[in-house]
Amino acid sequence: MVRGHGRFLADLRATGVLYAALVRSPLAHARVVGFDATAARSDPRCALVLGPDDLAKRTAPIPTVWRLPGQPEDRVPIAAHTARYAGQPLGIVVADTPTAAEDLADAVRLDLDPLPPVPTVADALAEHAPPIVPGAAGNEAGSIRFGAPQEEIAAALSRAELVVEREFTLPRVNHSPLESRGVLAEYDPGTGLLTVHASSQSPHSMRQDLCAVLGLRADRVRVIAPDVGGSFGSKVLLYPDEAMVCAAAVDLGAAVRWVESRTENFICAYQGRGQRTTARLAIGPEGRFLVFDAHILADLGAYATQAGSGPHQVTALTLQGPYHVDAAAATVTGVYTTRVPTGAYRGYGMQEAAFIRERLIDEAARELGVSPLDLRLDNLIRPEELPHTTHTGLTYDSGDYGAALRRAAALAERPPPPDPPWVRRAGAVVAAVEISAFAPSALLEAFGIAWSGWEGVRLRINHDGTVTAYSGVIAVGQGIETSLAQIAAEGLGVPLDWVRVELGDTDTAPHSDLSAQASRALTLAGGALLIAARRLADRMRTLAAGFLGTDPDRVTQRIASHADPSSPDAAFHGADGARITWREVAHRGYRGWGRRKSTDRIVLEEAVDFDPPQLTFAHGAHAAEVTVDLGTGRVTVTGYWAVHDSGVLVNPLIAHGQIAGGIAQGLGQALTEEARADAEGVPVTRSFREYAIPAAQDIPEDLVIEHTCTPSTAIPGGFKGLGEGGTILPPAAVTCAVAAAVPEIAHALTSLPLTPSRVRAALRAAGIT
Ligand code: SMO
Repeated sequence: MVRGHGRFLADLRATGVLYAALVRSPLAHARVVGFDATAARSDPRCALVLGPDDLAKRTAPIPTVWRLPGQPEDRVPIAAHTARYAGQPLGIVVADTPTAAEDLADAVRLDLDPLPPVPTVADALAEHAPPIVPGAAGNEAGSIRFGAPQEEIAAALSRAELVVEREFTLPRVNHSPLESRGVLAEYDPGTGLLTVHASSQSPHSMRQDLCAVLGLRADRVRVIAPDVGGSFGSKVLLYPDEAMVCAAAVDLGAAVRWVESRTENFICAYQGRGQRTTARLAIGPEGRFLVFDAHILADLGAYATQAGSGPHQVTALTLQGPYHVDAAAATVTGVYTTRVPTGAYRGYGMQEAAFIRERLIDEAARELGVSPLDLRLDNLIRPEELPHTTHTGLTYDSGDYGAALRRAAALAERPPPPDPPWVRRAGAVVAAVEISAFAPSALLEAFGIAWSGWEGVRLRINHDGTVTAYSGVIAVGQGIETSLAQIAAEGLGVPLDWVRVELGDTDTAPHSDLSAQASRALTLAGGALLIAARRLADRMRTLAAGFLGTDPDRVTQRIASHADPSSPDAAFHGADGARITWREVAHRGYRGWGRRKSTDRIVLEEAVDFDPPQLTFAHGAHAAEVTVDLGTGRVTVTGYWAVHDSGVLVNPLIAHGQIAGGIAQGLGQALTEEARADAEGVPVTRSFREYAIPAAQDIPEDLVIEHTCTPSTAIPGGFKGLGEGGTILPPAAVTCAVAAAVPEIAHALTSLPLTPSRVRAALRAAGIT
């Protein structure tokens, strides 16, 4: 990748390829009265135009995988006769060059009959709000409640000495992957095969959805993810524009490529977060946590996509975090608005939960006049109390929450430098538990999620002794190829460079629904791979013993780290000095020599499906130090210390990169990122000019990352997930630090991002500026 050898969607070579551009609604809410493509169709550069009527004949809506109770039957259409968000694709144009496709898409004359926009949750829930879903009673998509029964909450509240209640607003954010979305679809009318290269997080689920949308058989659709330049949750689902490109390829019997522009990525890639939550913490005698409860209003956008309410459900499930509390509960209400749908975003509801919880704890400490750190430490679940089942039914397997919190606090301790009088400086330390290894399948079944949680791998020793591993998880820039190769190499006892990891192709990879999501790829594919490697290692030893004429337990495998498979330094040794090289064992194995009659396995390959017994929970504590400029309201993060526990680390360098990247992303959400729309619901953040993500200069030079290790009890190898962990805590840590620096505005710090204008408004209201 660093040398420029990565192959992303736009790099793929294809001959005779045509290019697509989408016709999108400029309005947030409108009936499509006319779609006039006469001019485009008569242009010699034009290969195909499909409007809503054409698409209606060729496509079905995208299946819904995860629904809220009571959610109306309302799926994302490919053929839209009503636009429900600005940027919604209404048609597709295919031409011989990308520029021609864009010109011709501009030449399509849309006749739109405007409907009233409903840009915010407040607008959607207002009396007489215009309905977004035809035939539905209102704009609520349904509700679900998790946790302790109402009576238990009431009983605990009656013992309260202090109740802190706040309303929190967490804005929509863009994922901002380095590589935008894109599809290269090729249909061969001779074989009836549709081959789709896609910048996707989940090729297998994309294939299932494409089959449903296009009415194709699974054996005729192949989806391949090439190198993917970041996703962060935005490439989990099949999008209508991607489906249109595939429909056009089938129609034309040709190859069609579409690469999303950066503007399109801002406007029509599904967004993350978008939550308005009322929550409270009740405190009893001696600072004991009595109640966490919350009502979460989730801005689902124009459609409840497969995972639309999922993140908010996870907020409800994880509100309790690493603390003891007498009763905890939360209700999630999904709300339709006329904005682009929301869905998965790295941290998946846990960042929201951590922000709400840690802000409430800080506010309680302030009102009680006690140290926020002590209040947290006093209420943490202790390691000897694990496994512990929370009020929402999550069973924490292992961890030492106090060790991480104390370590982060100790790291952050330093004498403050002299600051000018208009600058305030302070720090805060916060904690979270991270759901990882999202599985088992039974859990998804319990939630009514039509996906599986298991992961399969195939691990093969080739005839020359080299090793190939196949998995359905995807490389999205997180280095998973390297980590999986390490696990296979270590399980087999062979050098790392003998192993090649092959990912992302539905024709060769074992089935995988969730793939590279939910901090699960390494734990589940890695767990499966470790089992497969141990089995294959045993088979190799048994074969070697046969060739050496001895018992397997009298054979030692000795492989030097720089040996190749045919080297005498890569051999099995018998008791009497006899030896046989690794390559020779593989070579004879493939010829069926020395095969015992009791087995029908010849090829040196093991397929393992791994469905763990339960979730495994990583955890972490973050400390932030900030300065607040009382004149400008500018918040600067001057130091950041993170202590994570992801069990056994496979590759510490990758782990460091994952956590550091997550922190950078979380800092953006703390300080600058907000996907905004105007009063008509039309996006106004359409480029990196209006939407600021952190640059290198925004990341503190003092960024310290450490790891503790409590091995997972559910995953072979003791691995836990870490893909999302870094992102979860920065908004909480930074906001609590700002509250500590300027306690006069602490009560008002309930909304993100902490832009200078928002902080300055709070300073003004408090009479400071
Ligand atoms: S937010 Mo993720 O792709 O589990």
